[in-house]
Amino acid sequence: DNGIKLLAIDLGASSGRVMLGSFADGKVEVEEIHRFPNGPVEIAGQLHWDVQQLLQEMKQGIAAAAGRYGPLQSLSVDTWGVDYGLLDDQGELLYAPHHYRDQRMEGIASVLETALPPGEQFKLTGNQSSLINTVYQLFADLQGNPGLRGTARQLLMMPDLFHYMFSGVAAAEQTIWSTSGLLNADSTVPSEEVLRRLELPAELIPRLVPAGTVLGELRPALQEELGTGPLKIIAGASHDTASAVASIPYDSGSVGTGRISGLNPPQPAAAFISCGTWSLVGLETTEPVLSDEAFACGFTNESCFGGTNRLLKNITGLWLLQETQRSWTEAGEPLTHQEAAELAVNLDRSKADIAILDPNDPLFSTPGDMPLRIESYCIRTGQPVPQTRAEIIRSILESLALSYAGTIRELEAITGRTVSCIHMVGGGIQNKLLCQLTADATGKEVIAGPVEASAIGNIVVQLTALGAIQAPEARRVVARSCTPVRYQPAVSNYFYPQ
Ligand code: ADP
Ligand code: LRH
Repeated sequence: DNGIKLLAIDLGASSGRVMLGSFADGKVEVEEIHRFPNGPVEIAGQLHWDVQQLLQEMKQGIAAAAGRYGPLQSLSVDTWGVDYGLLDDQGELLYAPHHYRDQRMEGIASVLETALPPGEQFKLTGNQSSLINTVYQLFADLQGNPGLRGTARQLLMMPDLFHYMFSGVAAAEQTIWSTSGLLNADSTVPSEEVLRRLELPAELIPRLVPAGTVLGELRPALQEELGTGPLKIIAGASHDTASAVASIPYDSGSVGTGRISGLNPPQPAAAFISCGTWSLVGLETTEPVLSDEAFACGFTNESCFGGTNRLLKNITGLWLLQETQRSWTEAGEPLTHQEAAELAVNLDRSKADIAILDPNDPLFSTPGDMPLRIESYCIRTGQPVPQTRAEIIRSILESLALSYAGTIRELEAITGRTVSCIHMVGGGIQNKLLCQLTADATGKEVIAGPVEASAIGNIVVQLTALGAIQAPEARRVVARSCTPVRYQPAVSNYFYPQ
């Protein structure tokens, strides 16, 4: 198992990175080769992703890694969920893929939901209905542009699309498709019922493959252009959240998966919060959880590497802070992530105006002047309007922590299990205050790390596909390679005053 070098490309909604993974002596080391910004681009009133630019940035990172480290064994891309590109019969991308925050779904949601109500979507697919889901987007595309039925031949989710561009092989990787609202709840096949009721063309969906499938090789022209030599293209756990969760180094004491769900009494479980642009709060179970209660509380089921299930809620996460910072940057007063975090830490909480926001309020879901929206939310809900930048940031962080705590309580009620501790992963855990507030609000220990969870999960899944490790070993490799930071809940704090 000595000396494997490979590339994990992790594309988040706010930034992308090309990471070199080196595996030796049972441990992985990760080096950031190239990082680049990502975000919505408006074209003629609609929001898209700039895939050309993303491809260019990825190529730059691949070439840099090959130049520095010589032959690499493989490459895999993971991305945010739900978005896709459509290919024509020549295999050409028809247009730049839409961004899930585009608003074209609003006009068609009621039509779709008349044909297939949210409760039925949940029972059939395990997915909570949401306007951002692939199924809503595709339905909107076909309604808005019926000609697509004639021209679109294949629907490739974002990681599938990049794997196709790199290898020429089109496949539908299960974890990313499990966010689509188009598969059966077990995520192994398309839901014929959903396709039939919404009159969606089944032929658009390529063959489904499990996470950890070698698709082919980097196209020879790209090998030459980028100076890589032969390089395997692997469909890993290509949904970034699936990769992030694959990297969680659960303690053996805090059973992470639901393999124990048949036991009575149920054993404690470790929950996770994947903290980036979104906050994904959930726990792993053996089977999809399709109860009325899970539906009513807004949970969704997605598929994990190795075929287990993730019961989780999508909470509008640090997007609130990202958009707030963007507004300040536009006003000529930028703040780095670190400066923003420090402002909130140094605030005198006893004299501050803190408002509690519902992060998932639709008001916050689209790009815009976030400080102004927070102000109108506070007026609407009769709360003091945070005045200073420190108060605004602190309000966002406390609101996130409280919404995590509410979600953890719901998870306990729905699964009948006690959450023993919470693993937080992703870029957002660099905000130490957010981790501490989460421990305080939940009353549970928070185990934070790794920060680059998606990239590390991406790497260990590739190692299994290459046969360098066995799947059950993946988390042990991560545990050996990273040291998490622990946060204990405060005995007494303002979330639960004595
Ligand atoms: P995504 O994958 O969705 O693009 P990331 O996992 O990269 O998101 O997390 C991005 C978030 O991490 C940012 O919105 C920011 O709030 C937070 N963050 C990044 N760097 C820092 C830092 N140095 N200190 C505090 N927070 C940070
Ligand atoms: C997080 C994420 C999340 C959702 C959203 C669209 O990056 O993948 O799990 O699917 O993006």
